[in-house]
Amino acid sequence: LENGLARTPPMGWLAWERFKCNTNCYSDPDNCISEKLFMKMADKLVEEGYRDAGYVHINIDDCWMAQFRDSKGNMVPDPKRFSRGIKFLADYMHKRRLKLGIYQDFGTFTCMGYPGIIGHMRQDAKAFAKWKVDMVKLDGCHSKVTDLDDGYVTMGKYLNETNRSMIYSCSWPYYQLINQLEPNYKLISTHCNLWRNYHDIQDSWESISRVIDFFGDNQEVISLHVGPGHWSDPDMLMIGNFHLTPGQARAQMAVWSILPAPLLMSNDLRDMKPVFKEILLNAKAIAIDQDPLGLPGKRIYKKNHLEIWTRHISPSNEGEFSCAVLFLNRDKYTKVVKILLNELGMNNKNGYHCVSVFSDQKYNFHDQNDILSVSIEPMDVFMLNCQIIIK
Ligand code: A2G
Repeated sequence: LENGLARTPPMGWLAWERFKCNTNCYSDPDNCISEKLFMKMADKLVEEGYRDAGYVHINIDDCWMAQFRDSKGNMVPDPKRFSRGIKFLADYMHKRRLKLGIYQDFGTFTCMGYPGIIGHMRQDAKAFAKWKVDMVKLDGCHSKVTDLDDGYVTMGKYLNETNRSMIYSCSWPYYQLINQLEPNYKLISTHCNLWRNYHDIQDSWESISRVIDFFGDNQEVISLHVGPGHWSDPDMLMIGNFHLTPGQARAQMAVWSILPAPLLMSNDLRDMKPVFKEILLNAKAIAIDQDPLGLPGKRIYKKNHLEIWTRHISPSNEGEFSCAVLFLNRDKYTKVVKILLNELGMNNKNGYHCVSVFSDQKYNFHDQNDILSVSIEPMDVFMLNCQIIIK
């Protein structure tokens, strides 16, 4: 969507995977979906350096509403859990140079059974604008799948009519795919800044692995439509939760950065192990993700639990690009790879200066016939940012 927003993939924090639909503030006051949780996470984004690394969005997901609309049909934030309303939270974020995102559903109900948008599209778009929201995720539970193409376009029009800049995140293709309909990605990327096209991510390597395979296996279709303003969203970063090893966490960070994908963490920022915090704050990975050219990465090799991904990044010169290169070893053993630069699509005559993303190693290459020789630890990644040498 060309609305001037999301020129690079949005970065921030999203409540869903870690905090789900926990509405029990009576027995779990610190972890329930409430204004307190979002304020606390916002404070952490600022205090712990996440905001300054680029993580500026803080997004509410399902379960923020009361069970019913008011007598005029307006959405009502849960009066106990969001007693000061959504505008208050948006102001809280803006004072801290953060942005607030919110959730609705193109259906009669949200996935968790709260009031959906059907019958209230223009009214809800206006409410989001009035509340000064910065991003709207529109889910697709309890909807008629044949209505999605029209419905998501119409909601986009209503958001646009408000004149407030709001990133529009659509679950549109996901609900088509699970109903065996082929998404029209051209249409979707024209009307949405982000779209979900695969199952909800879980805090496990198996789940992340399936997402990576889906994006690799379908890259010919998906990557055509990825670029500044319109991104495919493989779902949240699980880094900092319970079930990933540091190697698996690096793998998620690396694949999301090379795709490139939104970096929306869903974790508990009050309780982060330093190793995971360091991965999330890795400036070299973030720079690849946020490369201004916004070109899609590609999986160029997959065999025996080893895969290689590459992506053109800036700067470029006379048709030659700098490159991000990722080796992902999903095996139980260390892999040693020797490969000619031109087999990675790196053909710059004057060579490259490369830095390793997850260590301080540096590599210099003089031309495209140089050999890159690396060893990748079991269930880990090796990633390089290779800048072209311009003479
Ligand atoms: O509803 C759906 O499952 C969403 N999935 C998930 O992200 C979360 O928002 C959940 C809340 O009930 C998609 O949007 C594909």
